[in-house]
Amino acid sequence: MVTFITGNKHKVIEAEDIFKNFDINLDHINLGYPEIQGTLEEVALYGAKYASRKLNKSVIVEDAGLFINSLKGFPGVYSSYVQETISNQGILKLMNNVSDRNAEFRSVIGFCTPNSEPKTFLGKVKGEIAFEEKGKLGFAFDPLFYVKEFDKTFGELSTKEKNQFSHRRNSLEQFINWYSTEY
Ligand code: ITT
Repeated sequence: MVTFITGNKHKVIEAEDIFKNFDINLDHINLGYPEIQGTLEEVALYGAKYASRKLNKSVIVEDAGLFINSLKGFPGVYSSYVQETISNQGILKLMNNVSDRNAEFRSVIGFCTPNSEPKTFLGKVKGEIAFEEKGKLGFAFDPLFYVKEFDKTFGELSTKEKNQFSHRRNSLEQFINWYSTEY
């Protein structure tokens, strides 16, 4: 049994859909953990260790972010704050008249047991910042994140479609592959 520590219900829905294809039981607790200032990896390492000790359980946490090339990786580790403040319309303003629309979602899973040191697993997906928000599915930056292969934004993809190749799918799949050989 692995417990996913997150306050984001959309992440839980996506993770449950990914885990159901594997023989690992996933539980969910909205514990809240101190989010230190740092890289996605540092945040995930700290959070996973903290939660595993606090709950005496094997846990995963996830720290994710949207990295926009022309903005030198912004909002990156500040993605939550940017989402809560200037939001998608603010990003679109920053991208006004910017021709390089390349961006990347990154997801870092931190895993820790009560008696071990934490480990991380990085997943990425490349896309482009759309010129306007599109779609009502997904959450947060999804309506902005355009994927050429589908000619759709993440906001226009169902959970199943997004889960075929998203940053979260990639990081969780790496975790699951590793976990299945270790435990
Ligand atoms: P936690 O409780 O798991 O920390 P959170 O929503 O704070 O949940 P993050 O710090 O990992 O999650 O995410 C940083 C920001 O990026 C936050 O505003 C998220 O909503 C957003 N985000 C993360 N994954 C996303 C995805 O798959 N699609 C769109 N936006 C995403």
